[in-house]
Amino acid sequence: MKKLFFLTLFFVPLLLISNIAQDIPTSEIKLKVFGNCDMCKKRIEKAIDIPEVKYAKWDKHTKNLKVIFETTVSSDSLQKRIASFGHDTEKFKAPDEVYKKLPKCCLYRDNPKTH
Ligand SMILES: [Cu+2]
Repeated sequence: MKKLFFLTLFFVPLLLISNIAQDIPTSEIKLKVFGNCDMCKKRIEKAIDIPEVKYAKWDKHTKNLKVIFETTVSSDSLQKRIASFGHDTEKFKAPDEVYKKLPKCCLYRDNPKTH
């Protein structure tokens, strides 16, 4: 009986915490992110691989990025992250020095190819 009591003591707060986590409202957006290839796709999706982002898929043909994220972060802050990894978004331009360091096939400004 004592064991059960301690188990409850341990698991109830855990359940409460996970419930709170699920209550954060999410937002779904689609935005343009510039890039060329599958390497770009990995880089873009990795740039916003943070706990607040629940879903991220970029399409190299349409350049559309679909994101589902908790509203504790904003679309702007996500776009800034992506830009800081070298990819221009609708609203933010990647710094030139980061862009220049991308692999050749990823240089979407000079050589927009999808392969
Ligand atoms: Cu690429």
